Amino acid sequence: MNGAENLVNSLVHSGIDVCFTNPGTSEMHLVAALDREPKIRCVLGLFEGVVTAAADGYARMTDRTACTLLHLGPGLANGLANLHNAKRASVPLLNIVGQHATFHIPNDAPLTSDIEGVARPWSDWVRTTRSVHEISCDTLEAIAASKSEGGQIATLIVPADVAWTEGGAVAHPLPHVPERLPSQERVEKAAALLRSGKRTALLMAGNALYGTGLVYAGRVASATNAALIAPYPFARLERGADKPDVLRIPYPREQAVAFLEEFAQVMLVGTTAPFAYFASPTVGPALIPPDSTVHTLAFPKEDPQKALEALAQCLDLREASTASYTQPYPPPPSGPITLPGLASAVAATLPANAIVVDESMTSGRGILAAGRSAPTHDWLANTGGSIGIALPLAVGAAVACPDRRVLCLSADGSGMYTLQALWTMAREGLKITTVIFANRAYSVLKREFGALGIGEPGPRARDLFEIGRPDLDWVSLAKGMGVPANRAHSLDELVNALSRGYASEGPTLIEVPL
Ligand SMILES: Cc1ncc(C[n+]2csc(CCOP(=O)(O)OP(=O)(O)O)c2C)c(N)n1
Repeated sequence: MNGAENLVNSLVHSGIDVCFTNPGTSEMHLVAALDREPKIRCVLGLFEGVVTAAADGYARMTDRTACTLLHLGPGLANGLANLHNAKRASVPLLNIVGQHATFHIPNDAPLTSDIEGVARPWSDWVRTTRSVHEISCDTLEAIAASKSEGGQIATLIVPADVAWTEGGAVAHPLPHVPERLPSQERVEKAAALLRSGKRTALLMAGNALYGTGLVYAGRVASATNAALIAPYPFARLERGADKPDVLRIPYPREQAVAFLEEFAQVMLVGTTAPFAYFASPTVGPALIPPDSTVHTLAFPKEDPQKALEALAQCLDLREASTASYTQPYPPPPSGPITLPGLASAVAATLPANAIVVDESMTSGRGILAAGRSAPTHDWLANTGGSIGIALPLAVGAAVACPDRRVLCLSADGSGMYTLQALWTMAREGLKITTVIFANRAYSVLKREFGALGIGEPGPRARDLFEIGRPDLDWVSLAKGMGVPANRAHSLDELVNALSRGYASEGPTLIEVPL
């Protein structure tokens, strides 16, 4: 067994069964080891930004460590923007990054760079493995690091000569480190604040927003009349007519301030107090009113689900007090395309148990709310504001959940960053229906320019916010990568195309010109 086989065996022993990758020469012994290991499915992305976001989507949907294999510093660097989003999502993610053979590094061959330096800002744990005798322990430590603190990025750098050297043995997986819990004092204070009768919001993140966490949150909300809210950049939210409604803080600063104004108390569950995405010369970035009481029930590295469970117990809430949330399903809309109409079309056609991946930006601001009355689904959003996540995030979600339909909503500007994901969708036969909102603009940037109070953009600035001339032909782009595609010019056409997409055995794409 060589170092590469040792590493791959260590992955298998830890339950890792998928590797999202774009490899190169320095990773060939790892590729050869993966070639001989049928328990790991290798998924090729044609750009590393696809690879890291696909791993993020996989981890969000499985709550298990997602694995990437990347080529040296440049390969990792290409994946960093979406690694930034994954870090902000607090997902467990292991990057394996190849390195030149140790004796070759001083030769300063063309692909040489400071890989640890590239990795560090977006990794919680970084190590270069030094020998075939350490590679298994290092791999297992990296996996353990990825699973700790509520989900972290671990980057293990593997020199080619460590990978090809014979020797070493597979170590035992490290014991699971239990999640951190909030102190009883904080739980009791939260219960006392909720009993005060003041208008309260539970601002939740992580596993408070789905599964058992959301069940406890719903129980607390219906017993105390607290509102359940989520930051604009959330990782995963379970939605649907039979789920407690969680309201999202709007993106535009003034709308976020107005939204939060009604709450005399804000309780933080696995997150910190929210601020505007950007500062401005004229208005402050705080979103929560200065006279509100802010109480942290669970800090970001603590387990939000366990915190809500403890809170429900402290409030003496039993299962019987679970409310029913049933909403009527809406009828499909028809007529010309409008933004509210788009939202209704998505909500009316969404299949049960779907996963919605959303980077629809300014065109899709009403869709999450409309989905309230759709069948149960999961919603994945952009957590770090680094655009170009939706298409590859959908790839990872579809690989993680092959029995579920994935709806990928992307604005045209954001979609162009990682459109290579379409090829992976086709290659892997993933059941993803992608909708591109083709407004031929960076619309949000026009609004941001206006909101900064620096006057009207001149022609050169306006040119930077338009992405027409030439118009992108998404139908041809998709077909060129093996994804059947068409254009919807009305809500009726969109409803039909969505229904056809959900019935398809592979990916489809719908361009909606706006
Ligand atoms: C990686 C990255 N590059 C650039 C930006 C800056 N940026 C924010 S929004 C945006 C344009 C979004 O346009 P589009 O996705 O078409 O959505 P629209 O605003 O038109 O709805 C850009 C370039 C960013 N957030 N992330």
